[in-house]
Amino acid sequence: MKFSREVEAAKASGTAIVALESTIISHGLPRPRNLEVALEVEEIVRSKGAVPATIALIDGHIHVGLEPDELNRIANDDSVVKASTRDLAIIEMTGQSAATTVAATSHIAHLAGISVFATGGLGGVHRGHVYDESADLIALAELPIIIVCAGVKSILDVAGTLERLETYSIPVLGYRTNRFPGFYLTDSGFALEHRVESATEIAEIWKNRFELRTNDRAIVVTNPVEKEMDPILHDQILQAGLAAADAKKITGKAVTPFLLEHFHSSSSGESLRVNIDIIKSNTALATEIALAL
Ligand code: PSU
Ligand code: MN
Repeated sequence: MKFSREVEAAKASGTAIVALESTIISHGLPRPRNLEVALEVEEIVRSKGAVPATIALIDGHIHVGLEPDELNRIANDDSVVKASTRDLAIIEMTGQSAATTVAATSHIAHLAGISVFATGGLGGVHRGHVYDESADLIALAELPIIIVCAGVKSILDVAGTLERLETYSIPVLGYRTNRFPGFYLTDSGFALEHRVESATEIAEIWKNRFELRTNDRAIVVTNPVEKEMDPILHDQILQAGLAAADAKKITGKAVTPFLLEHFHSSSSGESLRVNIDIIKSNTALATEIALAL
């Protein structure tokens, strides 16, 4: 595992570190905005006094924190693959470069001793394909990490995903909301049982879990987007995207990037605007939590 200079220094001095995911850069956002957003997001962490650790594999090596040229490769190199937890050891052997999903990023962050992680939306159970369930859910059931997200991606079966989160005993907190956020939408239509008002409250829950020994799995903090996408436009694009994915027989790890790209190309920039807002706002909140811890 290689640490960036910044992360190395933060570990030595005990400075708060926030893990950031890389699949969103390589497979979630279109070029050239993807690299700009990745850099802007890292700046948000720094401006609040913490250190960003964007996680990825470069030439078969796990990197915790990327130097600017490495971030550029993840954003712009066509050979970068999407890696989940099961792929990590294989990619170390082949020497490829890879961006890590929520599952793989959480795994590496935990190995590196980082407790807080910001992403856009979690993976979950796919609509109409109940056996297509993101490895993100299983990773969250096995790793003590606080993950800040805008709910699960609205391309998914939200009800099914919430049931799975309950089965795995993964707590879901609404940050200043009683509604489960719907990624592009502020409200997915589902209620949340637990609401928190501050990063300090989240830090206290984290500490209580250590004492209770219920700290063997993730805490999901959901942070709703302020300016959501138009819900009617959202539903139209979603239905067309799901139909196109079925017609083109898109399967496996290609499904999520296909649907996100369908949104970006069909909404004339609106889904991209919301996706970027989400990542930035989640990163700011994750940084506050890391500082509170
Ligand atoms: N959130 C975003 N954009 C993304 C993703 C999340 O705003 O691209 C990625 C994450 O890496 C997540 C992955 O882990 O999508 C889920 O993919 P799958 O459904 O194949 O597990
Ligand atoms: Mn899948």
